[in-house]
Amino acid sequence: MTSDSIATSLLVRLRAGDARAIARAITIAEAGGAAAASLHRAVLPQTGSALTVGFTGPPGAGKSTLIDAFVAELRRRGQTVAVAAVDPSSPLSGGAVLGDRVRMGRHTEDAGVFIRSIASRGHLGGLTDSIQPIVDILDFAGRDVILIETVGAGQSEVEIVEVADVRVVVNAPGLGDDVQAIKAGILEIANVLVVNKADLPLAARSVRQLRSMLSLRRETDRNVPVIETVASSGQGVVELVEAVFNVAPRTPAERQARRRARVHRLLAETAAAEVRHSILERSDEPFLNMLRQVEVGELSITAATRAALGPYHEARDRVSNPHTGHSRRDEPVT
Ligand SMILES: Nc1nc2c(ncn2[C@@H]2O[C@H](COP(=O)(O)OP(=O)(O)OP(=O)(O)O)[C@@H](O)[C@H]2O)c(=O)[nH]1
Ligand SMILES: [Mg+2]
Repeated sequence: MTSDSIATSLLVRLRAGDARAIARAITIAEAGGAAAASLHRAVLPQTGSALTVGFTGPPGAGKSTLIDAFVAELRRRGQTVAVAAVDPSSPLSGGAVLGDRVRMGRHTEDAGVFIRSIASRGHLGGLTDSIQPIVDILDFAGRDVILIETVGAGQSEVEIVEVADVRVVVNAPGLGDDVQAIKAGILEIANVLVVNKADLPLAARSVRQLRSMLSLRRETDRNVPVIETVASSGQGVVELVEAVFNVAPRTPAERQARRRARVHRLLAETAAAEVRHSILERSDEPFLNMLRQVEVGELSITAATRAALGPYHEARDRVSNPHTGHSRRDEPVT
């Protein structure tokens, strides 16, 4: 069989929702490279009907337990589901999130629920590159709702969860630092906030803290719902599902706009990382000379930065508008 016919038969089985085909396709996407890219191109035209919901929050907040209950409620409503449990710290796929498999065990016999652990395999950015194709594969395979779980509140988790149409940030009382998630800047990305473990005594205080933080923020953040749940008993999960559907983008155009915004942010962040890396690598004489000039105060750091960015900055200056207030003139050396 040619590789083309294998690809075609994979796509046919994938479109039919075959679980083994989904698993195979995700493995291809995870590996990256040309095969992943061509698979992604093939599925893309037939995507856009799934709703993607990202769950993130500190370790042990109850994300997996909550997702398990969330899945049960979606199934009660007749929706098909896929769960991608991302473990950025694990070098291996599969066994990495065994605990999650156990917690979501009640759905293993249900063909309407596909569960997969996804590991980063250690290369930085690898997962942020492959999560969108994985979501698109699950969308193409006809899953109504795609859930993504990521642990923690670091930059890479934020980027992963940004793929989602709706982002749920899960907190729980008694994790040592009640405002941990907020400190990491994760509040900004939340469309829905959850205080899980509402059965614990300090839950009410966490809810008050979150609400008062939201009240200090932008208008749009003030409307972010705070839902109390007890994931282990299912309490509050119906309210959570409703809150998620309520904030979900309603039209394909709205989804497209969110996706465009994400690609824009991702490009800015990736560019920043690349530029940082290449600047740290530099050791040529003119560059070292420029560093010395900054050291002795002959050159401002802004002017040196512009010089280091060189051609990029010149191109940008040509298109920048002098009336926007973002003038790019050198700062005087003080
Ligand atoms: N009391 C109480 N315990 C809960 C609740 N939800 C989950 N737990 C417990 O909290 C622990 C962590 O739950 P998980 O669902 O694994 O949390 P997680 O956020 O997925 O954890 P990581 O994936 O390791 O970050 C488990 O022992 C759960 O049984 C709840 O509502 N109340
Ligand atoms: Mg978990």
